[in-house]
Amino acid sequence: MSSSRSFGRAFGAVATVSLVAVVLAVGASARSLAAPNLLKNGGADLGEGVNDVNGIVTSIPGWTRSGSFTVVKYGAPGGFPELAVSKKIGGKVNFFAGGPSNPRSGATQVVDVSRFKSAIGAGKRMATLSGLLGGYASQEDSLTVTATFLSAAGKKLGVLKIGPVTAGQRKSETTFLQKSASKPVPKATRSILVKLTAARTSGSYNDGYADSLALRLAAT
Ligand SMILES: [Ca+2]
Repeated sequence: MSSSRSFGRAFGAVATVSLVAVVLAVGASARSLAAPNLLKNGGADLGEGVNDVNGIVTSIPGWTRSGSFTVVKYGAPGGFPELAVSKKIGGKVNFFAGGPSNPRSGATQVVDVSRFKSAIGAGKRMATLSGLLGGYASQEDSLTVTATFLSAAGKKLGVLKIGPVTAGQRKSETTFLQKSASKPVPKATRSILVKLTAARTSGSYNDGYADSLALRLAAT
């Protein structure tokens, strides 16, 4: 696999943006980042990671796995994202992967947000789902993340989604791109179901990748 990876990030012409807009954008960003990440083990680094293309971890702390969904070490042989990629994106040791010999796998985590019910009920919380989503070379295997807002009775009230990232968006490099989506938390929300789905389109290994996943509820 190619060793030259670039985690490109296109910065627009900031100079053309008014100072007021810049200040507002920085303020909004700072508020969002100040809210804690409600996901446990969103970076796949709390448990073990396998070091080969056949491995499946026995469990993933914080997550309920389906199929052969697994956690892999950066730099594992077989063409996985390299240590240099991790260094560029802040991926640390491990990342999530769809796993060996399966077309579709995933993991779920339920986040209890009932302690925020007063603010949520007043319409004063904005949810942001974010993470690094990746894949392998020119293959279109991908990973999507959804966050479904649920009422106390389990009724679906709305969904946030990030991904899939296409091979074209990755410039056919084995790397990750930062994605995020935000929307107001529906007022009756008491929990949020976060679901990772890795989908294979070619090859044997399911190369839908993710890392550094976060779900934050910011005050509005
Ligand atoms: Ca990680």
